[in-house]
Amino acid sequence: KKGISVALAGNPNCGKSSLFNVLTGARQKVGNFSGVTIEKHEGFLDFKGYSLKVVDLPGIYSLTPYSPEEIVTRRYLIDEKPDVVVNVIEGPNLERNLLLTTQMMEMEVDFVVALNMIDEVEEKGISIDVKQLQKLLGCHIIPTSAKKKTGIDSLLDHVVRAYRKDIDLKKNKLSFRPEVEESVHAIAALLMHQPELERFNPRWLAIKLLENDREVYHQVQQLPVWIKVELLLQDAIRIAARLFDSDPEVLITEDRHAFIRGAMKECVRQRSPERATMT
Ligand code: GDP
Ligand code: K
Repeated sequence: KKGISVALAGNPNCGKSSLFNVLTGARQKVGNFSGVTIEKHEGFLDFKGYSLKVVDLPGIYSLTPYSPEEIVTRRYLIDEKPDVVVNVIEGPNLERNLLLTTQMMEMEVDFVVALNMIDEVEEKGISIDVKQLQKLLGCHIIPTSAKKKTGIDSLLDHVVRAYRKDIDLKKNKLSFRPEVEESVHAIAALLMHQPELERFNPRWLAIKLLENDREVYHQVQQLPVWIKVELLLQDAIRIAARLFDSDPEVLITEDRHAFIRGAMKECVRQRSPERATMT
């Protein structure tokens, strides 16, 4: 049987462990992620001739390396390279949850979104244009309810399809403002052919350097190409200060939020608020 490794990633309280339990039932084991005391839950299931290994990653708000949970998740995504990542989103809290999703887009991992707690979304009269949101995020979105056990087979179907690269959506890229994009491009071009950085996506590395990401800094600083990279980073800092009275890290965060606000405006409506508040 062909094996597919699947990782569940999402904010704390998005329903990740509930979904994990629905997916894998009794076939679970608990260990630790290497080097840390964070519990690693692994589960197993068979689906349409595939045997899936599902890892429940710790709940995180962001893919920055500022908490042990974030470090574990990021390392797992980069070093273990699961075949498919399921980004579990708390449907009623879409806007906040999308911050992690934008960072998945940047990493260019193969992921699908489980739009979880869809039962609560419907109860609250929130309507989400899933089709349009799929287009903007460049990934499939499957409404699920871990509580009512709905959408589970469809989610698994899409996991298998993602594994088989049977995707009929164009990947989308979150573009930053042109001044930032210019720096991202220039730095990525320098990092592209560095054999030591082969397992990373160069665009992602460039974004992380502009964000002062200390892990990525550490990795790139040791290479001879650093001298050139540093000059470009200094340019970016100067430009951000001169044009926006800001710095690249802040601009990147602002642009992610602008993208998310745009997506929310396009895709989310509150239906009949009277009904939602009357209950
Ligand atoms: P985790 O922190 O992401 O692992 O989240 P949990 O699985 O512990 O779920 C957090 C809370 O949300 C719990 O009270 C769950 O019962 C609830 N929950 C999880 N999934 C759903 C869902 O699809 N619908 C509803 N209404 N509640 C859910
Ligand atoms: K809840």
